[in-house]
Order: sequence, then C-alpha cells, then structure tokens
Amino acid sequence: MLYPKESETREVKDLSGVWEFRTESDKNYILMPVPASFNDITQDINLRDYVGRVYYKKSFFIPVYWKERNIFLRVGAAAHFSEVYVNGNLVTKHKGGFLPFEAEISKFVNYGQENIIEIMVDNTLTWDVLPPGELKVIEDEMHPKGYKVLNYYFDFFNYSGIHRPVVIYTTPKVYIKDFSVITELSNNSALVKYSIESEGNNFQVILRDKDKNIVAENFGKSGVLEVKNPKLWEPGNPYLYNLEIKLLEKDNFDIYRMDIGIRTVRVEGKQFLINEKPFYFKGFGKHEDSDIRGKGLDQVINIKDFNLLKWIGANSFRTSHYPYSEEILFLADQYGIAVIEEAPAVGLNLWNRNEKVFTEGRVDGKTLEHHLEIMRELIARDKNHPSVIMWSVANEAATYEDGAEEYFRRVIEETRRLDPTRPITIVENTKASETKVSKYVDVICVNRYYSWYTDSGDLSVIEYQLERDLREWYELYRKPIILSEFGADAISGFHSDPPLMFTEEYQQEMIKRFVGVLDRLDFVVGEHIWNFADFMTKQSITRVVGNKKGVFTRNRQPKMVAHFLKERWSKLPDFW
Ligand code: GCB
Repeated sequence: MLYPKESETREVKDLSGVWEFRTESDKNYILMPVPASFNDITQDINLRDYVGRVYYKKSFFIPVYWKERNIFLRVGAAAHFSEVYVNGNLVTKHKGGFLPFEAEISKFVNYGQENIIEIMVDNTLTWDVLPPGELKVIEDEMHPKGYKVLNYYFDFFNYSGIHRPVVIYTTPKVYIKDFSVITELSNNSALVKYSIESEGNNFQVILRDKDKNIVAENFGKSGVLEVKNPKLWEPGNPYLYNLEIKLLEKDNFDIYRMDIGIRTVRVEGKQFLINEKPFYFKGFGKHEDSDIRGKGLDQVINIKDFNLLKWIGANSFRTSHYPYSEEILFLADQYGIAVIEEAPAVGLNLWNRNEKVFTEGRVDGKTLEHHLEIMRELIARDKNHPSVIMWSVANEAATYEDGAEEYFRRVIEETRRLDPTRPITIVENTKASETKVSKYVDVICVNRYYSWYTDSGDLSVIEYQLERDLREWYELYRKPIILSEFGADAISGFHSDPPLMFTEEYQQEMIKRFVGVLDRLDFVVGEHIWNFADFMTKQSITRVVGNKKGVFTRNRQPKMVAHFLKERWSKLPDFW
C-alpha cells in the first residue's frame, strides 16, 4: 500500500483539523481534533476512560474535474475497530488500531458539492484483535449491577480515536498501485531490483542521486537498476536516492516517487550485519505518546524525538509495541536511525502461569488469522523503508506455553515468506530454557529488570544475574542477542545518594551496571533502554501518573542518566 503523495498526476486532500465528535449515547456533538486521541482533550473523566463506540464527522468538497480520476479515502490509523461512511454509505471497515486502511469512494461522492464523512471508532479490546483485551462485567456485592472494566495486559494506556491523518487522494483510472524494491551489493555496484503492481504495462523507472542526477534508468513492470559506486544508506550516514516510477499509458499517465536507500542486512553467527559490517544497536524502546495528544500523530514531537536520539548518540529504536506512523519511518530513513518494527502483539500474557493464554477463547485460531493479516498489512506498508532492518513479531508473549509454539511458528514462517530480506525477532521475557519460540527467529531479544521487579532496590545482584542469564541464551541458541529492555522508574527531580528506587541516581546506577555486563559479552549486539520517555499507562499502584522509566520526561527533558548515555554512546561506535 503506497503512502499518499502528491505528484503531477495525484492530488492529496488532508482532512486533518477539527471534526465533530460524539460518543454512542450522546446526542450532541463536541469539537475534536484529528489526528489525536480523544481521551485527554476534555475535562471529562468519563470521556478519558470511555470504552465503546464514538463517532467522528466532517464535511468536504470534491471538485467536478475529479470525475476523471479514482478517488480514495485513507485513514492512517484509528484505534481499534472502525467503520467509514461517505454520504451514509459504508465504504470500508477495519480491525486493528495501528495500520492504515483505505477505500475507493469515487462512486459515493457528490461532485462539485458538499460530502459528509463519518467514522465510527470502537476502542473495546477483545481476544481477537491485537493488542488483545477483554471487557469484563463484575458481578459481586462491591459493585453496582452491570459494572464493567476493560482488562488488558500491556503496560500503556489504551489511547483511542483517530490517531493518524485522514486523507482523500486521487490517481488516474489506471495507476501505480504499489511497488517494492530490494537492494543487493556486488563489488562496486548495487542492484536495485524493483517490481510494480498495476493494471498498466508500460513503465519507466528512474533513479536519481541527491543532486538530482540520473544514476540508473529502466523500462518495464519489473527489472533491475544497476548503480555504479553506490552511496549506501546506513545508520549515521543515511544516503537516499529518489526513485521515480512513471506509468506511460496513453490516457493514464501516473507518477509516484519515493526516497529509497541502498543497503543490505543479514545475520551471521553472532553478528548483525548492515552493509556487511557488524552493527551495534544503541537506543530505546519507544512509544507514540505525548501530553494531551496521546497517540495522535504530531510532527513537532516526532522531530524533537529524532533530534534527541541524535543528541544522545542513539542509532536505533524499536517501535514497541505496535507499528508507528509512516511519517516516523520517513524521518528514520532521513535521520539514519535503524528501526526494529514490532507487530501490535503485546499483552499475549496473563502474567499467571496457572492461566493459559494460547487456548480457545483467548489467543486462538481467530487471533492467529488476525496476526497473519497484520504482518501482511505491515510488510505491505513498510517494505521499502531502508530504516526498517528487522521485524519483531511480538513482545513478551507467554512463549513458554505449548500452544505458543505452533502459533508463532506460523507467524514467523509467514513473515519470512512475505519478506525474506529482513531478519526476524520476538521479544522475550522468559528464561532461555523455557521459550518454545526463540529457536525460530534470527536474533534473540530479551527484556530484563534485575534489581527492579526482582530483588527490588538491590543493585548488587545485576552483574551476577545478567551475565549468567545472557550466557545461557547464547549457549542454547548461538544467535546474536539484543538486550531489548532494561531500566528503572525515576521520577524527575527525585534524588538520593546512596541511590534508592525511583530516584534519578538509582536509574543511572542500574543502567551503568547493566551496560557494564554487556561490554564484556561479544554475542550481545545491542542495548535498548526502556524507555525513551515517560509515558501514560492505565492507573495502578505501581504507576505514578504513568510509567516513569523514561530517559527523558514526557515533555522531552533529560533526566540524569541521559548525560551518562550521551557520554557512553558518543564513544561506542555504530559498527565494530
Ligand atoms: C516490560 C514491557 C513494557 C513495560 C515495562 C515496564 O517488560 O515490555 O511494555 O512498560 O516492562 O516498565 O514494566
């Protein structure tokens, strides 16, 4: 699925702005910004914690001359179930809150007149959507009749609404539907293998360098562009070429352009190779999360985040725990930040070994179908981004259960079939000897919280526990390992010496001791700290207005440990 972009042959009408909004039981509309989560926009606690259906409405005009075009309506993401109506006609439905969906609306619009778009969004989580959850009616004497709670087993707030832009775009009647590029290196040249999806047949494909000089050209629906002495894309040095695809059909001239990078990724032995050089991941697990906007796309926050990543010397992040916006991936391509892209498969865990998760009625065949569909949508959306260097199929699932093995074997197999060019991982929190899944992946990702959730407050256990643990993973699987989460909550401004939990000193000391262990293990290929910034979670006795494990506060100011990391990462090379 192509990102909607303007060209000589395509127009884009962005419907971002102020929409009308109501919940299902409310007759009256209020004003609501799009994109944004609706939760933190008003002063109403009932809307903040609302579970169920909401309706968004807006009017727009379609010019008469668009009769000659195809008209598409595309929603970047809406959490979690959506139905889209144009002038009262249902034009599309979608399940899943973190990927785009679209519909051709040419036959539903009034040309030269006003049109109405309505989007229903339901944020109720079930066991067959990812991430999953369940609406439970509590029947006990402590609660009034019909009292309901939405349970979910992941650690971020269930922000809801239309989170990414809604756009209308046009194409010619016959048009470029999609394309993919795969790049290979051989001696002093690169091969850019492309293939185009379209009902048309006559194509010209042109590759230009940054100075707009043509470096390669070809004709045909698929083919190879050869680039002599290519400049490669890599973290820290992200050279981008511009690929221009032209459909040259008599009445259907179409042009689509995208910046692409030439690079290779592969895993060999205990190394993760980018452009055949051993890469070391320095960075974070992140979230799409900010004050007031919640999970709504905001390029102000996004560019600030990339500047902070550069400032601190990070070269990568994981899109924990769901696919981030396409806008973020374009920035990652440009800033030269490598991305481990994660499916929204988080909370497939009840944190109770006596309760099975991979069982009928919970994570079952229906969930699997949806997971496979999500991998298809995800790879279709992001396959051409050079910054995306690995897929993560899930975070902290109950991979020790028997049922998890066949489930993830299928997900990993399908991911590999869809994209044989990128390594695959799953992020684990089990013991090496317990998982039934890590044998199927290329890179082992492990989350660890020694001295926090276990032996709370005792920093002295870290060295012993972490080294033993990581060595066991390597002994069993002989694959490169990334420590994909470690960190401590620190409330900005809390200090104590000697370090106590929740202070900035404790967070810094904990992270120092963790990385000290990593420095002496040559099979460890990366350190991702949990988390880039403080973020909102559901309310609980272990969360103080959200999760405070950020190296930056929620409004992106550094805590003490940020300065330690900046110092460390400026000395630690990207490639070994
Ligand atoms: C984890 C989860 C992450 C949580 C984090 C924490 O293991 O992957 O989503 O936010 O721990 O802080 O507890």
